[in-house]
Amino acid sequence: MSESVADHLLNRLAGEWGVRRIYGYPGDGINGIIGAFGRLEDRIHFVQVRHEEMAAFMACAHAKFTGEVGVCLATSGPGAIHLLNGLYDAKLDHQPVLAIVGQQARLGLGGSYQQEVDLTTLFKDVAHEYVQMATEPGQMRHLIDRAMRIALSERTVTCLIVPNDMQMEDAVPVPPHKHGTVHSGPGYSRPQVTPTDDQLIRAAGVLNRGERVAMLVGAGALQASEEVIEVADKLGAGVAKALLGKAVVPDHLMFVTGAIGLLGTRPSWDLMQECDTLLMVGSGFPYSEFLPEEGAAAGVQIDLDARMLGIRYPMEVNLVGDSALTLRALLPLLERKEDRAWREKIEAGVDDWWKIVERRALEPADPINPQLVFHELSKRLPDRAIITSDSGSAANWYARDVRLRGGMMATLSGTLATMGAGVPYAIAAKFAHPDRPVFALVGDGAMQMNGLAELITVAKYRDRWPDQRLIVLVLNNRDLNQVTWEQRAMSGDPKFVQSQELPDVPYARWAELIGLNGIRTDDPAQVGACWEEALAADRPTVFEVVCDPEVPPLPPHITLEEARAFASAVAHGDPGRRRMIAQSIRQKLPEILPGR
Ligand SMILES: Cc1ncc(C[n+]2csc(CCOP(=O)(O)OP(=O)(O)O)c2C)c(N)n1
Ligand SMILES: [Mg+2]
Repeated sequence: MSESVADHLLNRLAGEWGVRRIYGYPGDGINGIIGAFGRLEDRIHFVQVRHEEMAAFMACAHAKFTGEVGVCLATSGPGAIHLLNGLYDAKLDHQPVLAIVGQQARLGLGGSYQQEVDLTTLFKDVAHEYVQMATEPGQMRHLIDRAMRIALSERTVTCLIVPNDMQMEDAVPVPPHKHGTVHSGPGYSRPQVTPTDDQLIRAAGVLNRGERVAMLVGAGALQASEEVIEVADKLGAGVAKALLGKAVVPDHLMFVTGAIGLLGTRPSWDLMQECDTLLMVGSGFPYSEFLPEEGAAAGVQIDLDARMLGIRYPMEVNLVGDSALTLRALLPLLERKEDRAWREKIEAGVDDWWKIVERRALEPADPINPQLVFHELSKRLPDRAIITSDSGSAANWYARDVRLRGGMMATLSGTLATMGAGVPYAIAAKFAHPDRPVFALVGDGAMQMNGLAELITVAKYRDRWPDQRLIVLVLNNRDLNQVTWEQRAMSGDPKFVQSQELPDVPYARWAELIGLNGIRTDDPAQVGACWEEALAADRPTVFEVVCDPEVPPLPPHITLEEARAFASAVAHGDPGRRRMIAQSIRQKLPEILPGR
């Protein structure tokens, strides 16, 4: 049988571009491509998910955990539309993802045909760097090559639309050698991008003049751990981490102040308030109120993407470059700060902070303080663990209570901050690194939104993973808690029960029903033992913890407006007001009375 267009598509992705796995969901818009998987199964693996959005999340997570292009596949119309949120997640976090979608037959296009959606327009924003519909078999080769190369070089989402009738036609792997044809080849190698010498000298001048240097690192610094540590040592700097940069430097280093922002730490806040120089590396951290006030610090920023430079703080020097290479090039130009007083102050603050974090975690709650769950996990994290967090209160405790060590990986939906990424990210982590333990930290809202269904994918594929440790922590607080607290602390509104309260669902029992391990506890004394049990299980586990929704995810610094809003929520009869006040006091006390 001769090669079809669909065979050619998969063969080229597998052979020339090294794609091993495509996350997707079938439909008649892609029947030709699904048929080709049957013929090429040993070369490229189709992973069947529960919903196309999950396929896009998994493609995004594949990119995050491997650096390769993540590929997802959906049918025309509804399937293609379902991909969008996951694709935006990838686009906003700058991940290379290729979406392949079907389309109605070419002859019917423009005829208001069933499931006919203008896909080029639909994907024009999310895949604006490259979205193309194939209309001729001879186009396929260069469409694939360009979609893959552009995804990699621009670190973004690209999209190929393939009409279903064309998928089954004979491939034209080499277009005719005549006018009007395109002759492409595969391959991409990352360039070494470093700033010019004079820019490096200017940046070093700013950093050398500073007496109190703060560093802020993000996802762009994930490959620059050693360099970040060396530069911080030389400059006597503290290092704060944007959420996506949590794995850049380990948390046992006392000059690492941890997370920054609403979910951040007190020492990160102090670092930014008191510094006179700011070095930002590979981060688009958006909340400028957590950075120094304009003019209070001299800034240097490093980013591979010039579009991300100078948009959060007016910098003295903006360096376009790879983080590791640029820091490496800066190092010989930097003078070691001999006065270590600033560094010692930061370290003392960090030391105090970890004690506060622990005391907050150990405060009693009704029934379980969610921080305790993360605190107990943190102590037990196995080497090379991979951690994903969902959006919700889990992200606070992930940011503050989980202490990462070298060799671990951790991520979440950083910029889109979408709910529902935790479980699919963890599944993609398991496919990419089947020998590593993976943890997904997820709220009950996100489980109800999609996590419960996607556990079926875990049950379906778990036999392929030599290490069975995939543990999904579910914070069962019967509340869309993060937003409940935002309503209280930002809008001054009491909890609106109709929108916020969630039905109680038996998550652990659901896991058992579908053949996974389920553990549930409402006893704080059992949390540690439950983690041990989950880690020793012979299959993936859902660990359901009944948590107190009244434990406040306190920001590192409470503004007068926030205090007023909180008081207004109480005054307007918040249904949780009595316990919410008691818990807020409990959580604030370890900071005010450190010796307690
Ligand atoms: C798709 C999507 N819808 C809504 C939101 C707004 N949002 C952010 S966190 C959150 C609550 C999450 O609730 P849950 O998963 O139960 O976690 P909790 O905060 O209760 O721990 C909501 C509604 C969002 N980020 N993404
Ligand atoms: Mg919840």
